[in-house]
Amino acid sequence: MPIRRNPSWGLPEREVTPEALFLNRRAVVAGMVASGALPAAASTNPAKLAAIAARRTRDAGEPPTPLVDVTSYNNFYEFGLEKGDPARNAGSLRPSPWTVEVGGLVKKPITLDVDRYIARAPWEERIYRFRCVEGWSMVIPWVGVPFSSLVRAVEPLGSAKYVAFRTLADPAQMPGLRNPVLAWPYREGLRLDEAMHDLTLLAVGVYGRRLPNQNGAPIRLVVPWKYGFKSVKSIVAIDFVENQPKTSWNMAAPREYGFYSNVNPEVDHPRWSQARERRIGEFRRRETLLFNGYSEVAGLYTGMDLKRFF
Ligand SMILES: Nc1nc2c(c(=O)[nH]1)N[C@H]1C(S)=C(S)[C@@H](COP(=O)(O)O)O[C@H]1N2
Ligand SMILES: [Mo]
Repeated sequence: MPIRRNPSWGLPEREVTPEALFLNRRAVVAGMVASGALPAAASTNPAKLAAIAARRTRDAGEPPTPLVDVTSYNNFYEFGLEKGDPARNAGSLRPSPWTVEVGGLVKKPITLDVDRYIARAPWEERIYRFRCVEGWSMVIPWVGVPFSSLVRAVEPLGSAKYVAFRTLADPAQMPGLRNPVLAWPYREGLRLDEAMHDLTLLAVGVYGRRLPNQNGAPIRLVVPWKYGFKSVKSIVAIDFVENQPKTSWNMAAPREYGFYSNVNPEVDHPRWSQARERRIGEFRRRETLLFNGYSEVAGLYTGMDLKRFF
């Protein structure tokens, strides 16, 4: 599959849509559901989810992790702490209708109606490596747009230096909020230049379909050169701010989870090494790569001591 670094939206559909791939995937998903291989809550009814046509603009060059793993081995503490809890419990999340308040230090704050946005935006499929801080990794075909397109639409003021993200925190939909393991709502943040990097993806789908609830429906962030917890799910607010925002994991354990959290095999977690990782589906561990292999982001950190700013 060709990688289009500069997608041209004017190309005829047949040249750019990996149609066979989508049809094939649809059949695979349907087959999995029929055979009971997909957990019941893995997007309770995949048949009801509209397929999202997207042009592939980026390919990790490695086989994607099977859909069943992507949708059943998750971290989403609002639905429990075990890897299977989000798939089991996230059926209570109502991802539609959904709005995201985008504001703070911007000229044009907006309220994003996510269903309308999904119907409209020029979606891309991007296959990214995804590395969790706990030592496992996957290869995931996301559907999204560069987050920078949203940033441009709201026109940040010169004083905006960071972007703060917040997940929904509704106890009626999220049983895990009863557990005070994190400061709710789940909060994350990026420096504005990190948020503007072309790799930073605002995702609404996976495997050509809308995000299953357990993967952060209806809209989430994906920051592939950082540990998984930076990729905040089920976003309801995006704020442009002057000072480095507080983040839930940093507040919970500041020595273990820094603001930057770039994937770095040379900076160990205080309780374990980060030099290797287990790709879900493989037995032997792989070596972890600096910035998860996305070396094009190195320029964001020129002159910074990555051990200090971990
Ligand atoms: N709101 C929210 N976002 C979250 C989390 C969470 O617990 N709550 N977990 C994070 C962590 S630790 C990881 S590894 C990824 C997992 O994303 P996935 O389940 O889609 O693979 O989501 C991140 N985003
Ligand atoms: Mo994670």
